[in-house]
Amino acid sequence: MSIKAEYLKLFVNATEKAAYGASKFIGKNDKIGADQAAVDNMRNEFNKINMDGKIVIGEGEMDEAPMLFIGEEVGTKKGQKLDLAVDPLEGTNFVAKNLPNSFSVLAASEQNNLFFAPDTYMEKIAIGSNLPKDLVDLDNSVEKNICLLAEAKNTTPNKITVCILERPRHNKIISSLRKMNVNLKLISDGDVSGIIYIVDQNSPVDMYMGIGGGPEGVLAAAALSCYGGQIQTRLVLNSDESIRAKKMGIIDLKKKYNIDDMIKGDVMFCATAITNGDLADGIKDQKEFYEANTIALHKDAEINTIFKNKHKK
Ligand code: VTB
Repeated sequence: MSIKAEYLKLFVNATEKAAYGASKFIGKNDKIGADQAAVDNMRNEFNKINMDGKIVIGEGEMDEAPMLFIGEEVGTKKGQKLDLAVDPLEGTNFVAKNLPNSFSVLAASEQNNLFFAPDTYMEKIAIGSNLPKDLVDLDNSVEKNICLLAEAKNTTPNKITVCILERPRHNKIISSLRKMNVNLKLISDGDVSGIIYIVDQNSPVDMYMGIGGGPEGVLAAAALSCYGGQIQTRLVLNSDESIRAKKMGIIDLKKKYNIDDMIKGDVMFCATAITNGDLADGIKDQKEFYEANTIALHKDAEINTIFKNKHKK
């Protein structure tokens, strides 16, 4: 079965309201206030939707997050049974400092079709569509993955662009990429959009690699699965997190997850830009209206569009 088409515009509305809430905090150096406003608005919209929804990736576990916590039930309980992964404010630093590329993001699937990733780090490697299945692998060397991708794209490593979070933990990868003369797009935060660059027509990025958040990995995988892209991931767990992951039902802690392990069946994905970004324009706050731009994807309906909506304040 597919997700009923009418949910897409309701979910777009939820990320747009969340983005608007956060937009009032742009440049105000108040990450907590911005996140809270986004969470409150998203939850408020969810609870108007005729769905039997459950948060499977959210702001944290019940005892650490007052709202949109993992396991929280949302919606009127009257409609389809859906699982939701949410990141009401992806890029808190960007909003706090008025920098580009903050988004309000969600993904929806039918029940039990999204990977319940714990809130830990995750290794990721992702590439775009129309490439041989399982072309790259986390266990290959950086050099091998770049050569495989260059060959599949009928080009050379110096023409490949890789996006990666600029972090000391990636120094070794970055130096290997530099040695191969690969083009780098270093990002300070926001690896959901970092991964979407791969499938964005206007972006030169060919591959994403490195360690970022697990929940963000699932959101990015949802988007990629609508575009036919590929991602492989593996959780990065310390000893406490390993215990938590086991409690969540993860048996093989070192398992490599491919996109079909992370996202099953139909999926919807919405990302509304808060500050202006490479992928979409941010919230435009006018006197009586505000305008929002949302990347809206629905896998089964093959919808891949940017909604431009005006909302009355
Ligand atoms: C990651 C990344 C996110 O925060 O979670 C990052 O996936 C935090 O990484 O997109 P560090 O602990 O190294 O700072 C984001 O960049 C933004 O939420």
